Amino acid sequence: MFLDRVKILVRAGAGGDGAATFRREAHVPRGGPDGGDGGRGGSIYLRVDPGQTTLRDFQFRHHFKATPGGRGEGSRKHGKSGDDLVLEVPPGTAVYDDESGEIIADLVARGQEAMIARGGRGGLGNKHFATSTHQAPRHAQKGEPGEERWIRLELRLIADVGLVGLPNAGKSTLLAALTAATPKIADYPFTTLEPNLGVMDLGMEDGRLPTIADVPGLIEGASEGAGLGHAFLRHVERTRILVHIVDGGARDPEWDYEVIRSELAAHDPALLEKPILVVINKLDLPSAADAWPSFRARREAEGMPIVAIAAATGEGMDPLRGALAAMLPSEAELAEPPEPSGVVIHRIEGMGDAFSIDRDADGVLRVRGRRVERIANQTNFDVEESAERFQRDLVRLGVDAELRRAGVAPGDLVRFGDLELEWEPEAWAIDG
Ligand SMILES: Nc1nc2c(ncn2[C@@H]2O[C@H](COP(=O)(O)OP(=O)(O)OP(=O)(O)O)[C@@H](O)[C@H]2O)c(=O)[nH]1
Ligand SMILES: [Mg+2]
Repeated sequence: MFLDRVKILVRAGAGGDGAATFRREAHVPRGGPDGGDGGRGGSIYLRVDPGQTTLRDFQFRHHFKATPGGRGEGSRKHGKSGDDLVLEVPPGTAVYDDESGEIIADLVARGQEAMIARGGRGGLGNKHFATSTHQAPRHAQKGEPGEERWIRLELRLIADVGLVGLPNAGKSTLLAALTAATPKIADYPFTTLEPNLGVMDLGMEDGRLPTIADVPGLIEGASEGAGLGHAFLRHVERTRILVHIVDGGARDPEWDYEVIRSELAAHDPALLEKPILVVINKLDLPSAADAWPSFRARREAEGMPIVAIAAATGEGMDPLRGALAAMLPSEAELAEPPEPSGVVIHRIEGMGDAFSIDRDADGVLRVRGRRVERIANQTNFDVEESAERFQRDLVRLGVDAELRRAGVAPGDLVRFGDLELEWEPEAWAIDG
């Protein structure tokens, strides 16, 4: 089954812990601090691979993890960085944060990429914490956790021309006649189950190479979910022009024509604002030849461009190419991805000292703030010196004063991210 919507869990690598080690020298029982820094954790990226047309790679795998950074070691040895993980997606993949629904990136162009989970920073080794008055610090930072979140990917194919029509109208046959694509063609409805893309040659003098998308047939009610059509209407949203193909041999080509137009309008009225070329197909059939004059007269009266073809025999391909060539934008414009294009939203990571204090549902005080949570995450509370240092940071950032104002009492729990600490006026103690 065609996959154009998936939810995945991405987990970047944690940063490695910084080391708390001391130099060993022959005559010095305990040298200065020489703990190296932890390596940064691997991040996770999405990158556009123009060769893909579905999100199939994500059908069976939903969890992705990048590797953590290595721990720092003695002799100022830094931990090695975690490997980044790059996942490839087809052009036209919109990326959302599943929880907030916020768009993170809209990946349309070849090679475009976006970071979707940032690796944690490595912790600093104890050598960074030596001062003139404190020459043998046991404090080293822990690595920062890697970012983790659920991401939703939604594909809207990027093609210049979208083929729309009822099942069996001959869309795939036309794609095969115009491009090197080899879609499945058969005499029953819903032969095409996932979009096919092809690149079209407009003619000798024309340097433009528009892409054409053949999508599964639409039926009456498609905009409300009937048939396969609904999911695929999304894929013609981004095309520059539509080719509306009607089976001229059908019982009532006029009715066929109207059904598709009303489904397009019901899905999104803007679809009918696009340039649309109407194509009547199967002109080799006598019934189609009979229907053609009145069908043509009606379209011309409406001001719609129209051509007649027999996709199976190749008849009428030159006029069709000519009509498309006249409707498509210039070469320079074609090279630009169609609107809405290339939105990559870079998150601005303000470090900010700002924090807030509120109570969780169970009444426990919670401190929120980018910097304070980061410091808490990177503190190794097993080392007394590190715990004390954290406490001083809380005083320095004004968190301690604010907690007192909020009525904190000795022994009360206070939460920072996943951590739960016990507040004491003198010293904080880690809980559990
Ligand atoms: N006689 C005749 N038959 C044609 C012509 N074009 C397509 N057909 C036939 O019509 C049938 C359907 O063609 P497809 O190209 O598979 O139609 P489709 O619109 O892609 O159909 P779905 O994928 O089901 O939506 C096939 O049996 C084709 O051989 C034509 O010009 N003349
Ligand atoms: Mg088809």
